[in-house]
Amino acid sequence: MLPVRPWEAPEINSWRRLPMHAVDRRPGSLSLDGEWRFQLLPAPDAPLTDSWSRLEVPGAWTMQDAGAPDLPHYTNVTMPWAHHPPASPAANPTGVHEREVDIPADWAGRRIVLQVGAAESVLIVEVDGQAVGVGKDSHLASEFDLTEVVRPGERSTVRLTVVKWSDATHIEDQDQWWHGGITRSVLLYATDPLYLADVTVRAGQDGTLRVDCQVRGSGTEGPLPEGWSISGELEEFGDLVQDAAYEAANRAEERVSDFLGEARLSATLSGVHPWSAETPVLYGLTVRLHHADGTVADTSYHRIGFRDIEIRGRDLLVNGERVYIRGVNRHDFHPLTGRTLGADEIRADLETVKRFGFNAIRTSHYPGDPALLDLADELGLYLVDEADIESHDHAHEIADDPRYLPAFVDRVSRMVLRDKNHPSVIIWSLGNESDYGANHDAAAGWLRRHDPTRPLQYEGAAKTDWSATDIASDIVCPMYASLDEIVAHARSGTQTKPLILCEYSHAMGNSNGTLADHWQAFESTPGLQGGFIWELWDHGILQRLSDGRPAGRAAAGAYANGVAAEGYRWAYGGDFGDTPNDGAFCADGLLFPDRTPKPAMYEHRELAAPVRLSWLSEEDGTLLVHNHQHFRDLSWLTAEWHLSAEDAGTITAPAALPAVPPGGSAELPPLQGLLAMLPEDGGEAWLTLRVTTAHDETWAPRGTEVCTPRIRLRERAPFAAAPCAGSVEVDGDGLLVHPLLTSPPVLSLWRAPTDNDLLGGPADHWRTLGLDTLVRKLVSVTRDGKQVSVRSAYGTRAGTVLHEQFFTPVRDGLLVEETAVLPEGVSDVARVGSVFETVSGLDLIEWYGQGPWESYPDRSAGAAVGHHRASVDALFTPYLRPQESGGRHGVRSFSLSSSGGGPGLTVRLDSPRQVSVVRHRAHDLDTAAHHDELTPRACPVVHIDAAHRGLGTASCGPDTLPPYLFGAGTYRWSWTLCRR
Ligand code: IPT
Repeated sequence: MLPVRPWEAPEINSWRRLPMHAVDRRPGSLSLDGEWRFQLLPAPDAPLTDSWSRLEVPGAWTMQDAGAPDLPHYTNVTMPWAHHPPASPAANPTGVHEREVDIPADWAGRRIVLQVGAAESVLIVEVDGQAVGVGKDSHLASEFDLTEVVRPGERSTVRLTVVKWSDATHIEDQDQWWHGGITRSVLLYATDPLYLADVTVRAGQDGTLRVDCQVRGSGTEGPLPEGWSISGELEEFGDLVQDAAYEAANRAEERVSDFLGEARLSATLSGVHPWSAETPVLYGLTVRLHHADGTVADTSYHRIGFRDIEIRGRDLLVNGERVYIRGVNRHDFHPLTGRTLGADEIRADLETVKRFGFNAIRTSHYPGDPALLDLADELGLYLVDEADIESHDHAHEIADDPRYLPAFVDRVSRMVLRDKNHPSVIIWSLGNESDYGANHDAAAGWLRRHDPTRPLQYEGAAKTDWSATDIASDIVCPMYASLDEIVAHARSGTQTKPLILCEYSHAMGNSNGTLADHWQAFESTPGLQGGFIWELWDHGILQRLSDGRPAGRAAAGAYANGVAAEGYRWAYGGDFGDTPNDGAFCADGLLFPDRTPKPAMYEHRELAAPVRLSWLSEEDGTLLVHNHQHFRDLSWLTAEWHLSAEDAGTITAPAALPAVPPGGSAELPPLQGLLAMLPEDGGEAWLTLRVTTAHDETWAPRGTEVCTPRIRLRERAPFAAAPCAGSVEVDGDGLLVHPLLTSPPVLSLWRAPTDNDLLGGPADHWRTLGLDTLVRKLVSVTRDGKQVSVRSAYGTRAGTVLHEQFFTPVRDGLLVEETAVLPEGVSDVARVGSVFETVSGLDLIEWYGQGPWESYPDRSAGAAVGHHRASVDALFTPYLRPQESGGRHGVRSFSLSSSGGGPGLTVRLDSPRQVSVVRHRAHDLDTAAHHDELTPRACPVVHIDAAHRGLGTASCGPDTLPPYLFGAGTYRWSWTLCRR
């Protein structure tokens, strides 16, 4: 009989669920994915009705039209309802999924198992009206033995009832959308009654291999089957034989249960290629269980990697090497399905992760789909595999609540039992944001005993004392600690373990400022080894504007380049009428919901560059190339020089990468020939090495750009613009009148607040000062020959900002020299610069400066100096909640022109400046909550900034660093505006 009301019982994690294991899927399994009958009940004890709809399985009902009125709901820490653990609300959407299944006739005499990939949060299984089992743990599979329930050759009705809210919801309080339903595949498989119950592989880089098999027998009463045995076969190495001594010691003496014993295959192999994220060499291992007569009863296939993980002192070592962890946090997310992803989609996502220089993923905050683990092994990614435990809102009470003790151990142990054979898993995590209590220590105890080969981490334990050694964390894994704090710890002399940030650099909106400063510190401070950026996705759900519902799979393709098509938008918290909610806090990823990389991805890619350049001798023009990898030489890469001078275009030439061992450096062949091509009067010049893949990699085709290290060859000549005949016109208000401008240059001290500005405080500060509503007052207009000088004053609540503009005619245009004086009190401003609007039709931009990606003062390592060209529309980055975007750092000059011909303009700047050209005023962006509320202006809005505040990461974590902040003082900047 089913346990009574299991959704109210934290002590019950499962009923009749089979133990978790790492045995591979059996061939001939029967997929039950597809359309099921479905009805949504208002509560688990509500009566079934006659009204069924159809629902796609796997698929959350909250994301499908058949799903009736239960829609996605987003909260971060706050539970979506007020009940305290272990209670949940009486109004509790419950999805009943039903379908018929024809049990194959040739499964007669076999053991038949049902596997439900993932269901949130309580799964109740019935077959032909008979109770079969119960499972919790929303991101791991539940398996149930159906051998005694179904009849081969006959049809059965499978009913999967999924209760959305339960005691378990309190420990699945992750920062993501709440959904309900079955989110991973459902299948049936059959085995021989004699079967492999589990396979545990340990494979070291020295070639030692140990494969432990647990054998069970089902359906057979009476004496033990005599004489079963195991054998193995390893790709490239051949047969593996059973370790006779081990078998004898472990074979069960008499049959007291279905446990028949354990057996081991062991070998020491010479010449194995070790596995690492850079060299993900896998070997196919087949394990066979034989009947006494030698026939094969069961088989399990594994792709294994030989590698060692070790903590030595305060270093985490992979195969003896201290590797940097260039990580990102990844949820299961898809804008059309909520959380359900096919293996192909996961592969595409992981390929993107690899192409942008990441080597690690934390499976925040629950174990990923089995395909994720297989792909991480194959493509080469280190995993922090995290258990499905986050009790954020009620963390303290749950951490020590004995009613939740079984759940903690169950969730951690099930993850480990499933994933232990994956070389990609280098660290286990006990979960996220759940305080620290006895329940964690219990889970850690189980884990350490069961798998002594990997370290475990838990931020909640580590934060109690970074130096403590007797806690449930072998790694100091803080979230959002400041650079100062972590550097101080590493230098304190009290550090006892590696420091790897489990979350840092919150990617909400226009963010990830100071990433380069972080990597500078990681790479120069012993004891710091990297971290995991928060996070990979913007969790924007594609929403139909017509009825406000999730668009679902039917709308595949209703987006491009990060933008939802007309009639749709990217929904965030509150957009489905969900309350309480945490708004756009779920839009905090490096990728748009449609997987389009945000500019911060390019910043990361460059900071992870495997190839770097430095001068050996600037005088002789000799360069050193450095290999920043741990295990690979440079032979998988090819390169090309791009020599670019401000006044002389770009020259490309083939580059030869010398053979440089991992961690090594080598002198590059002399570049005189190339440098001789640089014209004397070409102005500032840069040399960029465009490094691409030389061959197809598993994660990128040949020719994929990997990094673009660069070096400055020649400084810029001082800015000069000779006055000439002509005149400058200003109106009665002292505003420039120019045929190419529809709005004259005025002072700007404000930007449309980024998410970091809003949540971190500066946006409020600017509003308090009145910087968003600056009013200009003309003070004077003075003419001195051809030069016009205009003085204006802008009142703020902390005093008046004086602004002066000198306009001087120069050849083909005019020179604008500006000064702004910010009084004491006008501190920490967004920008000091000019803003103007051009005539319509100027839709193309060319610039010399950093690019092509969007860049800001504290996020500009990814953008190389060179000549760039784009459409004005392409400059804008459509962050989910509109905000300051589209900027380019280090711009020396730019031209705007019209694709339809006609006059354009060229602006040359006195120094490298922050520039943006977009079709929205700051106020347009500030007042819109989504992009469908914005109408691009015909006349581009141009900002030229003498100073621009860094982006930081203050929506969750540290603000930008002092060098990227500025306030009171005198600012001077000059530029020429000429006809093109
Ligand atoms: C931290 C969480 O672990 C993560 O799930 C996410 O919420 C992230 O922050 C912010 O987006 S917890 C935070 C309250 C420090």
